[in-house]
Amino acid sequence: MRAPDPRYQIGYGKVKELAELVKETSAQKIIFDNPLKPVQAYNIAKTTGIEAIDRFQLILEIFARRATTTEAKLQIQLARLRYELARAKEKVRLAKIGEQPGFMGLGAYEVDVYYETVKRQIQTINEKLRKIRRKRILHRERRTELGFPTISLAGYTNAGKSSLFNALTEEEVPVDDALFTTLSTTTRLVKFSRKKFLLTDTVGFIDRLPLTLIEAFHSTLEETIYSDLILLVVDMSEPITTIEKKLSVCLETIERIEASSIPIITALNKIDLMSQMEIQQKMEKLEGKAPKPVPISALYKLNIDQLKEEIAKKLRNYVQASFSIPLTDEAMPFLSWLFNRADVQEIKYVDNVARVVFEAVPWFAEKVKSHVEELGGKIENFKH
Ligand SMILES: Nc1nc2c(ncn2[C@@H]2O[C@H](COP(=O)(O)OP(=O)(O)OP(=O)(O)O)[C@@H](O)[C@H]2O)c(=O)[nH]1
Ligand SMILES: [Mg+2]
Repeated sequence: MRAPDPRYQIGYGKVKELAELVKETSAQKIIFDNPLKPVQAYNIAKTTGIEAIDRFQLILEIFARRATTTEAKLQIQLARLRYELARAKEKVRLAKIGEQPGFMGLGAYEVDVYYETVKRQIQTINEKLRKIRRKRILHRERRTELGFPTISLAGYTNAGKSSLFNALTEEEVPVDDALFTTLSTTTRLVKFSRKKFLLTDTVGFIDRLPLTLIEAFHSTLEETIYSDLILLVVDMSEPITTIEKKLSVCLETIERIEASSIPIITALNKIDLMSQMEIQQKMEKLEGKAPKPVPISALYKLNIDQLKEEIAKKLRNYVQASFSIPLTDEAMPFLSWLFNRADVQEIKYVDNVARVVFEAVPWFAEKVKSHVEELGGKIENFKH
């Protein structure tokens, strides 16, 4: 075998082969697993006639297509510009030699002008992001005003998170406008096992996510960091070695975003594609590796009830309390506040006194307790 050629990253013979392959398959793009230098991308494009990109650029393209929030879009733009900046000088110089796919339009630029343009764009985006972040902190404070436990779906891309989200939100509870505006677009209030939960869908984890892109996903990962339970979805229909590899990527990511103290339930998904024997064998192999495993099919809704039970069991950390409160002018707004933010199970009005039974996470219940006392009410029952 000949040594790799620094002009192409791979050997020149291989580039020739690649060019043939491009012709045969009418491929539109070549993707390299290793980072490509601009000069390498340029030379490969020149020989093969199509654009060559590396793994980082591919991930950027995928993320760009999937970004839904303004913040995520800006962060991806920022990551792309930073990537460009590091390569700006070389790219413009190469583009002047001759137009190539991926270098289009750059030829007209002077190196310094292009460099400064990219730098200015980066500054503008950073400024916009700072403003959004300030808003998000306010948003989060409002979000944590809620007494419902939150569950976030996590898992490798394509594992079936959104399908499970749909299966679990069949019993969606309508929320009023005030609450609705505090929830992110991928969060729903759901009810099962006689309890209400906030459920959030998230983007998929992938292996070797470039560090600069971790930042790009900060706003999404944040939902995971602040949840009371992580529902980790795994595609069980894949070969066991793939399952194990992806599972460890997921657990590592959870650790990296400092969410490892949050309890995890693993939903072993897509069992409809497997025999009973295969399910059993794979489950044995995953023993001790997948926290609290429950085999399910999100698509065909198999074993979803058992999964719900496990979730409710894990989220035991729930307070049921009752109180009575005199119906003063201040009591009414307090009661409607509570109604929107916790699971109010009963309200009875007797002789100008309201008697309320509700459930909430412990810190929220404590907060309610002190409000009740301030308003001249009395806590009657408070049990974990
Ligand atoms: N056979 C089978 N297919 C499933 C099941 N759950 C999900 N799928 C399929 O798997 C694919 C991915 O499902 P999604 O729910 O979009 O996966 P995801 O984890 O949300 O993917 P990303 O959002 O891209 O990370 C889709 O084609 C689903 O129809 C299942 O239980 N059985
Ligand atoms: Mg999804």
